[in-house]
Amino acid sequence: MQSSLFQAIPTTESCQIHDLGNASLREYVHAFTPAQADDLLQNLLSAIPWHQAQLKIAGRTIPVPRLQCWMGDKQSLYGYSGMRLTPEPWNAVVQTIRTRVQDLAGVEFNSVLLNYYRDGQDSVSWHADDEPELGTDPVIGSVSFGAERPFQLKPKFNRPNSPRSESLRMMLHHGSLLVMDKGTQRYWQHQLPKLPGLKLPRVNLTFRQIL
Ligand SMILES: O=C(O)CCC(=O)C(=O)O
Ligand SMILES: [Mn+2]
Repeated sequence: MQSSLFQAIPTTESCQIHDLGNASLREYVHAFTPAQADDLLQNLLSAIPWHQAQLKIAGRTIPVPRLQCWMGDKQSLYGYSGMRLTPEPWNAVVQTIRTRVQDLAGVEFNSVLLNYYRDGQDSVSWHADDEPELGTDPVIGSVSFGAERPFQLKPKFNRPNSPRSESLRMMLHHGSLLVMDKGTQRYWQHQLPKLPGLKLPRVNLTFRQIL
């Protein structure tokens, strides 16, 4: 399932680059120490105003399988799957995380989508973060706290002669940062599948720049 295209190239002690050919990922497994990550997870679980969004599909209303919070600068209005989101003002803890993410990623972010996966039944299905308000080829900084979960990527376009199995699966660790660099939203989709049997929570923050 994994081809040599996806072999992780160690660069520094703390960053691995995953070369996807037309895109790349930077993985900072230890962006936060285990003690910091434990504190931040507890703080986010209790301090964030988590919201249950609903999706309308074929006339039915279905709860999104995770809780969410959209946070950022006042003007960072965002929408997807027919939902319009007005940002919550920055929370002090999320600001601390943002500073660390910007330092590592070398990119500024004015907003963040927080996802709370209560257990293995919560998930996010195949998509790319390619809404027009993010620009043509956004860089996204994705931070994970809590339960380790597999994250999958697959090409958006089925190129002639390229096997559909040309996809990547990686574990997202407690306290890690995954920078999805240019090309990732343009040419790839990603998902966090359900993990039956998992009882532990996970919080993810995807930092974005709304133009
Ligand atoms: O939870 C994750 O790791 C991914 C979340 C995600 O893709 C998103 O919020 O757009
Ligand atoms: Mn996404």
